[in-house]
Amino acid sequence: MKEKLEQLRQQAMQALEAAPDKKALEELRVKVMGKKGSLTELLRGMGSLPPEERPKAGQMVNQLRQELTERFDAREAAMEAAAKAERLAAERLDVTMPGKRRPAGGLHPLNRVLDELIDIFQSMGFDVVDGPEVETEHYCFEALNVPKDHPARDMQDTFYLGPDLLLRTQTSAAQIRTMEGRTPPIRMICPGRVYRADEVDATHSPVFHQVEGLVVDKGITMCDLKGVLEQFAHEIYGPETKVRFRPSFFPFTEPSVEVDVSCSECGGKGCRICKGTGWIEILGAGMVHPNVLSGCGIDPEVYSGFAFGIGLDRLTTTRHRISDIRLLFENDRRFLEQFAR
Ligand code: 2U9
Repeated sequence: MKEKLEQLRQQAMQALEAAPDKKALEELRVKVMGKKGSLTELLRGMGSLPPEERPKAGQMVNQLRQELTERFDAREAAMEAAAKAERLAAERLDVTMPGKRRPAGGLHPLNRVLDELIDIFQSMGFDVVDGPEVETEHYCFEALNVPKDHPARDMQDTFYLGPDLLLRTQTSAAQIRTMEGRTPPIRMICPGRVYRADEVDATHSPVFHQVEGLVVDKGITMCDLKGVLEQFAHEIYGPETKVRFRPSFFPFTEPSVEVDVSCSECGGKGCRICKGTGWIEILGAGMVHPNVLSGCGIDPEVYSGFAFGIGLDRLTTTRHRISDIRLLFENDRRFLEQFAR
């Protein structure tokens, strides 16, 4: 019995030292000390010993069990410590290394010009309002005095998402919504993305940006329109800039005008930028049509208003001498980084 135990002890110790990992060690532990393991088998074999030898043999088996348990535990702890040391070495960080500098982002040129516009109009008391880009025909057309079959609908060749659901062609849709929920005085601008089924080229994009404005109060006249828009043009292009108003037509305003500024490139002499005219068109405007006011529950006999629409993309390209509107949508960092402060 003693020899058998000694033999088992030596075999187990050798195998235990040779076990390459925790899995092998655990398998060995089961093989030696488990219910069907060799040590348990030896214990069972004690029945064949003479009774007087059994207590001694039992004591020896228990001693070996205890010794082996301690060795297994120690070996397992050593394996865990080695694995942890290896992991820590692999994850070691040199906190004294210089950091990686993240390039600072910058505002998109459209947002830069928009912020400038918002500043100018807010300083004149305008609120900034927002609205949905998916609209109904009512808010996009009917409420703006563009009834079904009106030719102005064709000109905008709109993206329809359903029989009465479309991508808005102008931000005035949001202004109608705001007007319905407010009583005058109203002074607001509505910047945002709009959509028209235009072919893409250097000056057209099916997605573009507008900043539309609206003022409604008692006694608003064309003088207010001229004053506000002249002030705006001088703030954007400088106080020496000349501003002119030309008659035009929009279904939602009457009378309607288009507003030009003297070309900042050639000072009005005529150049490539202004196509030789000396003038650059910057916006359209007019007195809000009585049908638009009454459609929103505002009595046109009591109130009047003016509205204007600025194409933000065109304003941005002319201000920053950007030759192609597509550059504003391509997210080419070589282009955008020129504007990062
Ligand atoms: C309401 C009523 C009327 C907004 C206006 C224009 C004239 C205009 C163009 C500018 C460049 C569209 O993006 S563009 O192509 N817009 O010329 N927009 S008056 O009139 C309104 C707005 C809101 C309730």
